[in-house]
Amino acid sequence: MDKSIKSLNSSLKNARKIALFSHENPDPDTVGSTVALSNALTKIGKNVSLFCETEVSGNYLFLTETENYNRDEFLPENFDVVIAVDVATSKMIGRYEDDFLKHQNSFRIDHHIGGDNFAKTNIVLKTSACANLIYYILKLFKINIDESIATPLFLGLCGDTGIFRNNGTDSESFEIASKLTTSGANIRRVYDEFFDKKTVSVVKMTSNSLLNAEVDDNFKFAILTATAENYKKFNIPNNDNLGNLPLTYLSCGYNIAVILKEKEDGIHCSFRSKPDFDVSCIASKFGGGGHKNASGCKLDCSLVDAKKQVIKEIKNYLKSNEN
Ligand SMILES: [Mn+2]
Repeated sequence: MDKSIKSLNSSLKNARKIALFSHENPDPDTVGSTVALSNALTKIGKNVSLFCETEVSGNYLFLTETENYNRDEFLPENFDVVIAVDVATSKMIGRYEDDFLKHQNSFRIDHHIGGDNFAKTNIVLKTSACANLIYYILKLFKINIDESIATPLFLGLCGDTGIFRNNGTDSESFEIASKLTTSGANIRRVYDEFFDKKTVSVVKMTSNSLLNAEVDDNFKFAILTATAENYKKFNIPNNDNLGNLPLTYLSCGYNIAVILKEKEDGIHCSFRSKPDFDVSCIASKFGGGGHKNASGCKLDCSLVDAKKQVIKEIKNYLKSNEN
Protein backbone atom coordinates (compact mmCIF):
# COMPACT_ATOMS: atom_id res chain seq x y z
CA MET A 1 0.00 0.00 0.00
CA ASP A 2 1.26 3.45 -0.89
CA LYS A 3 2.41 5.64 2.03
CA SER A 4 -0.39 8.22 1.77
CA ILE A 5 -3.07 5.51 1.64
CA LYS A 6 -1.50 3.81 4.66
CA SER A 7 -1.66 7.10 6.50
CA LEU A 8 -5.34 7.47 5.58
CA ASN A 9 -6.01 3.91 6.73
CA SER A 10 -4.46 4.44 10.17
CA SER A 11 -6.05 7.88 10.61
CA LEU A 12 -9.48 6.49 9.81
CA LYS A 13 -8.98 3.52 12.14
CA ASN A 14 -8.28 5.84 15.06
CA ALA A 15 -10.92 8.42 14.14
CA ARG A 16 -14.35 8.73 15.65
CA LYS A 17 -15.67 11.87 13.94
CA ILE A 18 -14.87 12.51 10.28
CA ALA A 19 -15.77 15.53 8.11
CA LEU A 20 -16.05 15.08 4.33
CA PHE A 21 -16.04 18.00 1.88
CA SER A 22 -17.40 18.23 -1.66
CA HIS A 23 -16.44 21.11 -3.93
CA GLU A 24 -18.61 24.19 -4.46
CA ASN A 25 -21.07 24.16 -7.38
CA PRO A 26 -21.02 20.39 -6.92
CA ASP A 27 -21.04 17.91 -9.77
CA PRO A 28 -22.13 14.26 -9.68
CA ASP A 29 -18.57 13.02 -9.09
CA THR A 30 -17.87 15.10 -5.97
CA VAL A 31 -21.32 14.29 -4.51
CA GLY A 32 -21.33 10.59 -5.48
CA SER A 33 -17.77 10.02 -4.24
CA THR A 34 -18.43 11.87 -0.96
CA VAL A 35 -21.70 10.06 -0.26
CA ALA A 36 -20.16 6.66 -1.10
CA LEU A 37 -17.22 7.30 1.22
CA SER A 38 -19.60 8.52 3.92
CA ASN A 39 -21.75 5.39 3.66
CA ALA A 40 -18.66 3.17 3.78
CA LEU A 41 -17.27 4.92 6.87
CA THR A 42 -20.65 4.91 8.59
CA LYS A 43 -20.84 1.16 8.01
CA ILE A 44 -17.60 0.64 9.90
CA GLY A 45 -18.93 2.63 12.85
CA LYS A 46 -17.64 6.14 12.17
CA ASN A 47 -19.55 9.33 12.78
CA VAL A 48 -19.50 11.23 9.47
CA SER A 49 -20.54 14.81 8.64
CA LEU A 50 -20.85 16.17 5.08
CA PHE A 51 -20.08 19.73 3.97
CA CYS A 52 -20.47 21.68 0.73
CA GLU A 53 -20.24 25.42 0.09
CA THR A 54 -23.26 25.21 -2.27
CA GLU A 55 -26.61 23.64 -1.39
CA VAL A 56 -26.83 20.05 -2.67
CA SER A 57 -30.40 19.71 -3.88
CA GLY A 58 -32.53 19.03 -6.97
CA ASN A 59 -31.93 15.64 -8.59
CA TYR A 60 -29.16 14.87 -6.09
CA LEU A 61 -31.87 14.23 -3.51
CA PHE A 62 -32.50 10.77 -5.01
CA LEU A 63 -29.48 9.85 -2.90
CA THR A 64 -31.23 10.41 0.41
CA GLU A 65 -27.87 10.91 2.14
CA THR A 66 -27.47 14.25 0.34
CA GLU A 67 -29.92 15.63 2.92
CA ASN A 68 -27.12 15.21 5.46
CA TYR A 69 -24.97 17.96 3.90
CA ASN A 70 -24.34 20.93 6.21
CA ARG A 71 -26.52 19.51 8.99
CA ASP A 72 -23.69 19.76 11.49
CA GLU A 73 -21.64 22.80 12.29
CA PHE A 74 -18.05 22.65 11.09
CA LEU A 75 -15.80 23.25 14.06
CA PRO A 76 -12.43 21.75 13.08
CA GLU A 77 -11.59 20.77 16.68
CA ASN A 78 -14.69 18.52 16.71
CA PHE A 79 -13.32 16.28 13.97
CA ASP A 80 -10.47 13.77 14.12
CA VAL A 81 -10.03 13.64 10.34
CA VAL A 82 -11.12 15.99 7.52
CA ILE A 83 -11.18 14.82 3.89
CA ALA A 84 -11.76 16.84 0.69
CA VAL A 85 -13.18 14.62 -2.05
CA ASP A 86 -12.73 15.44 -5.78
CA VAL A 87 -11.50 18.93 -4.81
CA ALA A 88 -8.63 20.28 -6.95
CA THR A 89 -7.92 23.51 -5.04
CA SER A 90 -8.67 24.59 -1.45
CA LYS A 91 -10.62 27.58 -2.77
CA MET A 92 -13.22 25.11 -4.05
CA ILE A 93 -14.35 24.25 -0.50
CA GLY A 94 -15.49 27.85 -0.10
CA ARG A 95 -16.11 29.16 3.40
CA TYR A 96 -14.58 26.05 5.02
CA GLU A 97 -11.16 26.67 3.41
CA ASP A 98 -9.33 28.35 6.32
CA ASP A 99 -10.52 25.89 8.96
CA PHE A 100 -9.76 22.93 6.71
CA LEU A 101 -6.21 24.17 6.08
CA LYS A 102 -5.62 24.58 9.82
CA HIS A 103 -6.55 20.97 10.57
CA GLN A 104 -3.58 18.73 11.40
CA ASN A 105 -5.15 15.57 10.04
CA SER A 106 -6.39 16.63 6.61
CA PHE A 107 -6.59 14.52 3.45
CA ARG A 108 -7.41 15.21 -0.16
CA ILE A 109 -8.64 12.35 -2.34
CA ASP A 110 -8.71 13.52 -5.94
CA HIS A 111 -8.14 12.64 -9.58
CA HIS A 112 -7.04 16.10 -10.81
CA ILE A 113 -3.30 15.86 -11.41
CA GLY A 114 -2.89 19.62 -11.84
CA GLY A 115 -4.56 20.50 -8.51
CA ASP A 116 -2.99 22.01 -5.38
CA ASN A 117 -1.72 19.61 -2.75
CA PHE A 118 -3.45 21.67 -0.07
CA ALA A 119 -4.12 18.90 2.46
CA LYS A 120 -1.52 17.46 4.84
CA THR A 121 -1.81 14.18 2.89
CA ASN A 122 -2.85 14.12 -0.77
CA ILE A 123 -4.01 10.95 -2.47
CA VAL A 124 -4.17 11.76 -6.16
CA LEU A 125 -4.55 9.33 -9.03
CA LYS A 126 -5.34 10.21 -12.62
CA THR A 127 -8.56 8.34 -13.39
CA SER A 128 -11.73 9.19 -15.29
CA ALA A 129 -13.59 9.96 -12.04
CA CYS A 130 -12.76 10.39 -8.37
CA ALA A 131 -15.36 7.64 -7.86
CA ASN A 132 -12.86 5.12 -9.34
CA LEU A 133 -10.25 6.12 -6.77
CA ILE A 134 -12.76 5.81 -3.91
CA TYR A 135 -13.58 2.33 -5.24
CA TYR A 136 -9.90 1.31 -5.16
CA ILE A 137 -9.38 2.73 -1.66
CA LEU A 138 -12.43 0.94 -0.22
CA LYS A 139 -11.24 -2.30 -1.83
CA LEU A 140 -7.77 -1.84 -0.26
CA PHE A 141 -9.41 -1.19 3.11
CA LYS A 142 -11.45 -4.39 2.61
CA ILE A 143 -14.76 -2.58 3.05
CA ASN A 144 -17.62 -4.46 1.43
CA ILE A 145 -19.06 -2.43 -1.47
CA ASP A 146 -22.83 -2.78 -1.41
CA GLU A 147 -25.65 -0.95 -3.22
CA SER A 148 -25.45 2.06 -0.87
CA ILE A 149 -21.83 2.60 -1.95
CA ALA A 150 -21.95 1.34 -5.54
CA THR A 151 -24.89 3.51 -6.64
CA PRO A 152 -23.34 6.89 -5.66
CA LEU A 153 -19.99 5.78 -7.14
CA PHE A 154 -21.75 4.92 -10.40
CA LEU A 155 -23.32 8.40 -10.35
CA GLY A 156 -19.85 9.94 -10.01
CA LEU A 157 -18.40 7.82 -12.79
CA CYS A 158 -21.28 8.68 -15.13
CA GLY A 159 -20.93 12.37 -14.29
CA ASP A 160 -17.25 12.73 -15.12
CA THR A 161 -17.38 10.55 -18.23
CA GLY A 162 -20.50 12.31 -19.56
CA ILE A 163 -22.22 8.92 -19.24
CA PHE A 164 -19.31 7.11 -20.94
CA ARG A 165 -19.13 9.48 -23.89
CA ASN A 166 -16.54 12.19 -23.30
CA ASN A 167 -12.77 12.14 -23.88
CA GLY A 168 -12.14 11.13 -20.27
CA THR A 169 -13.86 7.80 -20.88
CA ASP A 170 -11.42 4.89 -21.10
CA SER A 171 -11.43 1.12 -20.67
CA GLU A 172 -10.96 1.55 -16.93
CA SER A 173 -14.25 3.50 -16.76
CA PHE A 174 -16.08 0.48 -18.16
CA GLU A 175 -14.19 -1.90 -15.88
CA ILE A 176 -15.22 0.08 -12.80
CA ALA A 177 -18.78 0.36 -14.13
CA SER A 178 -18.87 -3.41 -14.48
CA LYS A 179 -17.57 -3.92 -10.94
CA LEU A 180 -20.08 -1.41 -9.53
CA THR A 181 -22.91 -3.17 -11.37
CA THR A 182 -21.78 -6.49 -9.89
CA SER A 183 -21.76 -4.83 -6.45
CA GLY A 184 -25.42 -3.90 -6.90
CA ALA A 185 -25.29 -0.33 -8.25
CA ASN A 186 -28.79 0.72 -9.16
CA ILE A 187 -27.92 2.03 -12.62
CA ARG A 188 -31.58 2.50 -13.63
CA ARG A 189 -32.15 4.92 -10.73
CA VAL A 190 -29.01 6.89 -11.62
CA TYR A 191 -30.24 7.37 -15.20
CA ASP A 192 -33.93 7.89 -14.43
CA GLU A 193 -33.77 9.91 -11.25
CA PHE A 194 -30.60 11.89 -11.78
CA PHE A 195 -29.77 12.32 -15.46
CA ASP A 196 -33.20 12.14 -17.12
CA LYS A 197 -35.57 13.59 -14.52
CA LYS A 198 -36.67 17.14 -15.31
CA THR A 199 -39.28 19.49 -13.97
CA VAL A 200 -41.76 21.03 -16.41
CA SER A 201 -40.24 24.43 -15.69
CA VAL A 202 -36.75 23.19 -16.65
CA VAL A 203 -38.16 21.76 -19.90
CA LYS A 204 -39.70 25.15 -20.68
CA MET A 205 -36.56 27.05 -19.74
CA THR A 206 -34.27 24.80 -21.79
CA SER A 207 -36.65 24.92 -24.78
CA ASN A 208 -36.53 28.68 -24.56
CA SER A 209 -32.71 28.70 -24.54
CA LEU A 210 -32.56 26.32 -27.51
CA LEU A 211 -35.18 28.24 -29.47
CA ASN A 212 -33.48 31.59 -28.96
CA ALA A 213 -29.94 30.43 -29.68
CA GLU A 214 -27.96 32.60 -32.08
CA VAL A 215 -25.90 30.82 -34.68
CA ASP A 216 -23.05 31.95 -36.88
CA ASP A 217 -23.16 29.84 -40.02
CA ASN A 218 -19.97 31.36 -41.29
CA PHE A 219 -17.79 30.53 -38.30
CA LYS A 220 -19.96 27.56 -37.29
CA PHE A 221 -20.68 28.37 -33.66
CA ALA A 222 -23.80 28.80 -31.53
CA ILE A 223 -24.52 31.01 -28.52
CA LEU A 224 -27.27 30.09 -26.08
CA THR A 225 -28.43 32.16 -23.15
CA ALA A 226 -30.27 31.49 -19.91
CA THR A 227 -31.40 34.92 -18.79
CA ALA A 228 -32.10 36.03 -15.23
CA GLU A 229 -35.54 37.06 -16.45
CA ASN A 230 -36.24 33.49 -17.61
CA TYR A 231 -34.80 31.96 -14.44
CA LYS A 232 -37.42 34.03 -12.64
CA LYS A 233 -40.24 33.55 -15.15
CA PHE A 234 -39.88 29.75 -15.20
CA ASN A 235 -39.14 29.65 -11.47
CA ILE A 236 -35.81 27.83 -11.84
CA PRO A 237 -33.61 27.71 -8.74
CA ASN A 238 -30.17 29.23 -9.22
CA ASN A 239 -28.42 25.90 -8.70
CA ASP A 240 -30.63 23.91 -11.05
CA ASN A 241 -28.81 21.98 -13.73
CA LEU A 242 -30.13 22.80 -17.19
CA GLY A 243 -28.27 19.87 -18.71
CA ASN A 244 -25.85 19.90 -21.56
CA LEU A 245 -27.71 22.24 -23.90
CA PRO A 246 -24.78 23.33 -26.11
CA LEU A 247 -24.35 19.69 -27.23
CA THR A 248 -27.62 19.96 -29.13
CA TYR A 249 -26.02 22.53 -31.41
CA LEU A 250 -22.85 20.46 -31.87
CA SER A 251 -25.09 17.67 -33.12
CA CYS A 252 -26.54 20.14 -35.67
CA GLY A 253 -23.10 20.61 -37.21
CA TYR A 254 -21.72 23.60 -35.28
CA ASN A 255 -18.14 23.22 -34.05
CA ILE A 256 -18.40 25.29 -30.87
CA ALA A 257 -21.46 26.01 -28.73
CA VAL A 258 -21.66 27.97 -25.51
CA ILE A 259 -24.39 28.75 -23.00
CA LEU A 260 -24.25 31.99 -21.00
CA LYS A 261 -26.17 31.74 -17.74
CA GLU A 262 -27.09 35.02 -16.10
CA LYS A 263 -26.70 34.25 -12.38
CA GLU A 264 -26.56 36.41 -9.26
CA ASP A 265 -22.75 36.33 -9.08
CA GLY A 266 -22.08 36.91 -12.78
CA ILE A 267 -22.37 35.32 -16.20
CA HIS A 268 -21.47 31.62 -16.09
CA CYS A 269 -20.26 30.39 -19.48
CA SER A 270 -20.15 26.74 -20.41
CA PHE A 271 -18.40 25.86 -23.68
CA ARG A 272 -18.60 22.63 -25.65
CA SER A 273 -16.79 21.76 -28.86
CA LYS A 274 -16.23 19.07 -31.47
CA PRO A 275 -13.05 16.98 -30.92
CA ASP A 276 -10.82 19.09 -33.20
CA PHE A 277 -11.59 22.36 -31.42
CA ASP A 278 -10.14 23.40 -28.06
CA VAL A 279 -12.56 25.55 -26.07
CA SER A 280 -10.30 25.59 -23.00
CA CYS A 281 -8.24 28.19 -24.95
CA ILE A 282 -11.31 30.43 -25.10
CA ALA A 283 -12.37 29.90 -21.47
CA SER A 284 -8.82 30.65 -20.29
CA LYS A 285 -9.02 34.11 -21.93
CA PHE A 286 -11.60 34.88 -19.22
CA GLY A 287 -9.70 33.24 -16.36
CA GLY A 288 -11.55 29.95 -16.68
CA GLY A 289 -10.49 26.55 -17.92
CA GLY A 290 -11.39 22.90 -18.02
CA HIS A 291 -11.06 20.31 -20.72
CA LYS A 292 -10.40 20.62 -24.45
CA ASN A 293 -14.02 19.96 -25.44
CA ALA A 294 -15.80 21.12 -22.25
CA SER A 295 -14.74 24.29 -20.46
CA GLY A 296 -16.17 27.08 -18.41
CA CYS A 297 -15.55 30.57 -17.11
CA LYS A 298 -17.32 33.40 -15.30
CA LEU A 299 -17.60 37.01 -16.43
CA ASP A 300 -18.45 39.91 -14.15
CA CYS A 301 -20.40 42.10 -16.56
CA SER A 302 -23.82 42.34 -18.17
CA LEU A 303 -25.15 39.52 -20.33
CA VAL A 304 -24.96 41.74 -23.42
CA ASP A 305 -21.30 42.59 -22.78
CA ALA A 306 -20.44 38.99 -21.96
CA LYS A 307 -21.99 37.84 -25.21
CA LYS A 308 -19.98 40.40 -27.21
CA GLN A 309 -16.72 39.40 -25.55
CA VAL A 310 -17.37 35.68 -25.90
CA ILE A 311 -18.29 36.00 -29.59
CA LYS A 312 -15.12 38.01 -30.18
CA GLU A 313 -12.90 35.40 -28.52
CA ILE A 314 -14.61 32.50 -30.30
CA LYS A 315 -14.03 34.25 -33.65
CA ASN A 316 -10.40 35.01 -32.75
CA TYR A 317 -9.87 31.39 -31.84
CA LEU A 318 -11.54 30.06 -34.98
CA LYS A 319 -9.56 32.49 -37.18
CA SER A 320 -6.23 31.45 -35.64
CA ASN A 321 -7.27 27.80 -35.86
CA GLU A 322 -7.78 28.12 -39.62
CA ASN A 323 -4.13 28.81 -40.23
MN1 LIG B 1 -14.33 14.53 -10.62
